[in-house]
Amino acid sequence: MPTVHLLDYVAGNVRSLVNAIEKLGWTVDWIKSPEEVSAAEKLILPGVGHFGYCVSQFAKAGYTEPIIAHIRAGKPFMGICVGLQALFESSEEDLSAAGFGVIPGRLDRFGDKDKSVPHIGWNSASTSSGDHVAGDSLYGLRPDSKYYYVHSYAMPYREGELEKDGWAVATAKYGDEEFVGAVARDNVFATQFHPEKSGAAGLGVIKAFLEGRKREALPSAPSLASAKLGLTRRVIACLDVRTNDQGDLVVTKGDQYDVREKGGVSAGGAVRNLGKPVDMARKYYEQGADEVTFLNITSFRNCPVADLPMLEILRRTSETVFVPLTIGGGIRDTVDTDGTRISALDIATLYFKSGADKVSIGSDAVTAAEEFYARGKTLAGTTAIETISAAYGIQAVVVSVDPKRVYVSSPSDTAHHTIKTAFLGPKDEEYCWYQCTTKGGREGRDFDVWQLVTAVEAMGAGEVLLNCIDKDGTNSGYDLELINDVKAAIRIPVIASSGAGNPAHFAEVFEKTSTDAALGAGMFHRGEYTVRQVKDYLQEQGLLVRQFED
Ligand code: 1PR
Repeated sequence: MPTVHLLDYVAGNVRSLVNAIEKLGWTVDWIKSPEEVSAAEKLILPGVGHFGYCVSQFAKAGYTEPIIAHIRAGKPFMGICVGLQALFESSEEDLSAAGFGVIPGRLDRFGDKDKSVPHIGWNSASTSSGDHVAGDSLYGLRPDSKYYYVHSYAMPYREGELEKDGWAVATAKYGDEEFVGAVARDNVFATQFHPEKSGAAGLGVIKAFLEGRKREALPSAPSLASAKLGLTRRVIACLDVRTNDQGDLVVTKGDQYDVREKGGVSAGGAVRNLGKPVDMARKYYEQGADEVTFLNITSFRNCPVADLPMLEILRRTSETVFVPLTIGGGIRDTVDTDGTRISALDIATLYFKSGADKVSIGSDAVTAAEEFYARGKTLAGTTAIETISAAYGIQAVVVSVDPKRVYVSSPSDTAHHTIKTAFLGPKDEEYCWYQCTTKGGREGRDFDVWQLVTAVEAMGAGEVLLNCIDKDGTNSGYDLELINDVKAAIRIPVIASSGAGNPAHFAEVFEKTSTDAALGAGMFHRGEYTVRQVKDYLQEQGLLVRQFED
């Protein structure tokens, strides 16, 4: 089998890239020291996280010069994400760190006045401009395909600037900012997006690089309409996983977090079994899910950390599912069954190495946020959110919120942040606040969602997964009031969750709130609708979605 070399320096999920390369029939050889770089024919530089951290790691380990020498020797080179950023001179993310300077220019942070940052989701990498739709492709990129991006800094695109030095550029647009999505010249090719997480379209790009196909005619001509630039509406399938009473690992689904058949555990109700996690994740990928989230809802109590069943689920899923995978449940400092202390960062590392792109933190985030307030809104530096985002980047840390409504007659009845609601309480109360809960909704805290989300944003969370216990499993649509309230509080992306019962609920949440993504569970698991039906419906409503590609 032909071989491609990968640099073994990276924190984060490289398993998916290896899986993608192997699926394409190639073998990965790891470069473990600077001396080995010269032996590489084709070199891929993956990268996640912080620009300054990555380039200083290269420099410290002695990789910078050998990588530049590889490029100068005219050997094929591909950079991914921070691997693209490193080719430029510098980045606003850390102005004290020098990039390789192979391409002139400085990366800037996206403006967050009118949009969420980081930029997370599926966007273009298009060589078309204006009314001209490119009929040929750069390394398999199609103007009508979408690719998965996750980053806060980007190289702004200024027409002609890179082209005058011979670079070919594919661009994407986020809000009104156009930036470099991919860039190529001679033997160098780099993508800001993650091709290994971009489904069939992304695998096609990796394949074109491996086979050295720089420019070729597109097999079918894209239309201008389908080549529309911009971030698509992100649709996520969520799988709540736990062991059932027979000890099997199953996908389950609760009604307002009760996952047992009618009557609950006291009435002898069994845990609902809706299928096998790996098979269902694959099914949703094939239906066009933009992401798959696993929530380990019982954290597999009393199980040695190294044997966490979720690790095996991730390993197997990442072999066939090439979209981002999030894993939640049990991400906290813990003591293993043999008495060893294990940090939340160690647990997250195990998950990333097994194929996760993001970890989702629930109960521990509430505790950490309460302590943040108790300290007078100062950072501890030691929480799970802070340590994981410092090591893997903020885009790798999701906070999962499990709020429920508490009704009050007037805002003065509580110290918490209230909203006026159109859905009155049991005693016709016109106001409510959203109470944070922990332990899967079992414990209510004297702490509101507004406090939580602003605290976790300050601590370094990159995204909020916003559930709602009142809505979970009801099929009655999302809690739009909650979502609008949280969106007004923070700049990081929000995933709307709980209550989706049909495709129109997805359209409604995208039209009536500025949510960045929408998640569904029960309606998919019960087979009432497929992800593809949701996306087709969104498209019919004029909302931009990623088309499924085989
Ligand atoms: O506290 O860090 O160990 O994380 C535990 C994680 O498990 C949290 O993310 C928490 O939300 C989740 N969880 C715990 N118990 C339950 C339960 O259902 N008993 N599930 C649970 C949460 C809610 C959603 C669901 C949406 C959409 N599941 O993720 O998928 O509400 O459902 P729908 O579309 O069917 O309405 P930690």
